[in-house]
Amino acid sequence: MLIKRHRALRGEDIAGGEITPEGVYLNRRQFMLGVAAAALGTAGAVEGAPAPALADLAARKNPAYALPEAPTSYQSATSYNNFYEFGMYKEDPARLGHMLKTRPWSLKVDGLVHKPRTFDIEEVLRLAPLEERVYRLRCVEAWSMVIPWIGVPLSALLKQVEPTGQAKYVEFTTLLDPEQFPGQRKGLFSLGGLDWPYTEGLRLDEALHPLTLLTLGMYGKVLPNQNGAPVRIVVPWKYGFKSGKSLVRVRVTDTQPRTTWNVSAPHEYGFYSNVNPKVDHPRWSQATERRIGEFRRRDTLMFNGYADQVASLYAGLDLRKNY
Ligand SMILES: Nc1nc2c(c(=O)[nH]1)N[C@H]1C(S)=C(S)[C@@H](COP(=O)(O)O)O[C@H]1N2
Ligand SMILES: [Mo]
Repeated sequence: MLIKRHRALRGEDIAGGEITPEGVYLNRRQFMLGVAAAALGTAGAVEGAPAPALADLAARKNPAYALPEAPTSYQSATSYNNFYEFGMYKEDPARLGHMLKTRPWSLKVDGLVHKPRTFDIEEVLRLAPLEERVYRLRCVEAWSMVIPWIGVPLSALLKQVEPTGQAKYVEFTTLLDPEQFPGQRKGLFSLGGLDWPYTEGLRLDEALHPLTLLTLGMYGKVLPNQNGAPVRIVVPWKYGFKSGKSLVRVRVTDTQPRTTWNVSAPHEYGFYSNVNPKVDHPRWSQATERRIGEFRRRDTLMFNGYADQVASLYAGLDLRKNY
């Protein structure tokens, strides 16, 4: 395990265009701390503990969001994750996800709205009929998955609070709690060097777009903790990091929200982060991707294959400048 991590961190896989963590700019000191934390056995988790049985979540399959590609295996989608609150390695979220308590849970929706409100998670589950939608997920690290999500359009939540005439953006905030998220602890565990809580943002028109899904489940079940239980966002035409997990707050604003990855590396991660095969990351190409479970590389599609639905949102915008 240590050997494997060591190699990935040295960047030997990066030439192949994968296993290129967003946090690979870590300095040597942080890297050595990572080795120390791994050797200590992060937070005393039990390796190989059986995955908890998750409750079924009934949803109507929405045929408008089917894909020709086969879904990624449940095993891969729940064991190869980016969720830096649990640690910076792909296997950390599955291993440490049990530390997050997802009930009770509430989601505060406030800011420039007429009816600010805190929703209990059970109310979020009843906002609108749950739909299953199969979406591509394209990570900025040049890998991708196909996942059958369960959720409701984010617009169903925003409609409830009635954004005011000043509303222009929506900010999403993940839970801040170092007790439950070892990756948020100071010292050994704060290796990613991110400033917590994780925040992301969308323009209001992006947030209201029918593709933007307030997500509560996947593969017929409630979300596993490593995938962002109990509620996350999924924005399929943007790089995966725009899809914040384990949300506690949705805030409507008139200024562009600060976003975690943009703050940590502004020249690498912009506000828009639309999937775009023609605009490379400064350290690697975005032209192709590896679908998890496959060996061949696929061409990355403009807006991750959702151009027909979202390209008009960006008419007249220079997508090279607004990366
Ligand atoms: N709070 C939070 N949300 C997050 C992340 C994170 O580290 N913390 N990682 C992002 C990244 S980089 C990706 S690719 C997706 C991965 O989602 P998945 O594990 O469900 O596939 O979650 C995104 N949401
Ligand atoms: Mo990602």
